[in-house]
Amino acid sequence: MSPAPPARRAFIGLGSNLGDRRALLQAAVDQLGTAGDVVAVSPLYETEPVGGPTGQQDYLNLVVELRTADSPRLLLERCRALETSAHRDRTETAERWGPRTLDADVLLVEGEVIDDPDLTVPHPRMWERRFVLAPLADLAPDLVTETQLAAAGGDVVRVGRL
Ligand code: GSY
Repeated sequence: MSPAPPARRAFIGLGSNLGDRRALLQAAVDQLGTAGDVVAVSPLYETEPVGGPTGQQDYLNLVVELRTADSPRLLLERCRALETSAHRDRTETAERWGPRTLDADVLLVEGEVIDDPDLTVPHPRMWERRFVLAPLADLAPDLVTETQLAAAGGDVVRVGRL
């Protein structure tokens, strides 16, 4: 029998710009917490929408740190479950990059690299996005350099905590 995989750091990015953004993020963090592997939640950031139609509401974003043996694919399933709970519209009519009640992304799982059609880990666009790097740097300053943070795009403002 193969040994259980070791628990390692994993980071989930959460964002909302439709509906009661704070309540949606709180519900997602609470739902993630039911598995017992959440170790930290970053400060909350109000962030300029990246991509999508003009006139969208600003996002609230944060990052959650897990210590988990879950595979990246299992973490993707957990993210999809959070979006389903938030009634995220994933139908064909939903606009790509458009406003959403909840976006949950697997950002990074220490020691794992995945390049599948439906799952790329580390997240392929995270290094371009200040709305990801700023809260990630709060939790894991060893993973994000000042240069990377400065080179990323999009205005972000820290607005406290959930
Ligand atoms: O990729 C996550 C959804 N999303 C976001 C987001 O979470 N924050 C900001 N600021 N812009 C975004 N554009 C998209 S799409």
